[in-house]
Amino acid sequence: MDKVMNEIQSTTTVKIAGYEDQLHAEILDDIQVGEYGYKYRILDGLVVPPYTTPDRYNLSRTLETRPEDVCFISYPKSGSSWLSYILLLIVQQGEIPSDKTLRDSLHWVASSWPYPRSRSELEAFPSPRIFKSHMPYQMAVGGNPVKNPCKYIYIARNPKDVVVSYYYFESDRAWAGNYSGPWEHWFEMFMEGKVQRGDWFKHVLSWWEHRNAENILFLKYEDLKKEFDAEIKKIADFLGYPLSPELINQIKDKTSFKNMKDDKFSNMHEFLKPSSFFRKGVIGSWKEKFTVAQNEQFDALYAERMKASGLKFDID
Ligand code: PPS
Repeated sequence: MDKVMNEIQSTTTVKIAGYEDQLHAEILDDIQVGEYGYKYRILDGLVVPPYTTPDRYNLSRTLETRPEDVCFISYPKSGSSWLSYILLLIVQQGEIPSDKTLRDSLHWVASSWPYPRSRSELEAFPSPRIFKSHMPYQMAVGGNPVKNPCKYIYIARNPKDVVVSYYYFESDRAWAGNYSGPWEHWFEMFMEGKVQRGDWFKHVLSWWEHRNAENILFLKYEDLKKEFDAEIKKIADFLGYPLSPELINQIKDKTSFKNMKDDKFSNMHEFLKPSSFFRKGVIGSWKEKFTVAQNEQFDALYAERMKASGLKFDID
C-alpha cells in the first residue's frame, strides 16, 4: 500500500497551497490496482477514483440541499467544466468572483480533491451553491433527487468522443488513476464498464430516465456546441434567471474553448496543466482514433444498449 500511496502522490502535478495534507487524504486500504496500474475503489458497486472516498461520498449523499442550489452532473469528459462556467455566469449574472477560480467557486463534495469542504463550511456558503458530481442518478448529491429541492443538470456527450477524451486525460498520468496502458486496452475497459464511473450506458440512462422530473434538466454537449444561444436560454429558464442578449454574448465569449483554456480563472492552472484538460473541445475527434473494427464493435454495443431508450447521439 505504501508503494501505491507514493506513486499516487508522486504523479500529482501541482499541489494547492494549504491543501497538501488533504490532497489524497483517506486513500485507504480499499484502493485496488488493475491492469496497467489503474487505481480505483468501489463505492456502492461503482468504480470511482481514489480521491472519491467513502466519507466524502457519504457527506455528498446526506447534504441538505436548498431550492436555489444547482448540481451539475456528467459522466467524465462530457463537457461538465464548460457547463460549470456557464452556470456560474448565469447565476452571478456575468460577474465572476475576484478572489476565487472557477473550480474554487464550485463544490465537488464527493471528492477529497481539490477543494474538500466540511459539512459546516458547505452549510455556511451562501445560496446559490453550485455542486459538481460525476455520479449516476442513484448516487446523486443530496440523496434521492425527487426528494430534493435543488435543481440537477446532467450533460451527456457522444460516447465515442467521451472514450477518446477520457483516454488522453487518463494517459497523461497526472491523475490518481495513474493509468499507463495503450488505447486498445482503454477502449476494451470502457466497453466493459471498468473505467472510473463505470458503464457509460448505465450512467447516462440513469439520468435520462428521470429527465422529465421538474428539478432535472438533461443536456447534450453537441447541442451546446451547435445551438449555444438556445441551450443557455433553456438553462436560464430552468433555473429561473434572466438572460439579456448582452449577457448571452458575454457568456459565449468567456466560455469559448480558447478563452477557458487561456484564462487563469477557468483553466484550472492551480492544480493541473491546462493542456491536459482543454484538449480539443470539438465534436467527432473519435474519428482520428477509432479503428474500423472498434467502430463496428462500438456501434453494435450502442445499438443494443440504447435501442429502447429514445436517447440519440449522432455517432456516425
Ligand atoms: S471532467 O474531467 O470529467 O470534468 O471533464 P469535462 O469537463 O466533463 O469534459 C472535458 C472535455 O470538454 C472539453 N471542453 C470544452 N469543449 C467545448 N468548449 C469548452 N469551453 C470546453 N471546455 C472543455 C475538453 O476539451 C474535453 O474534451 P476533449 O474532447 O478531450 O477536448
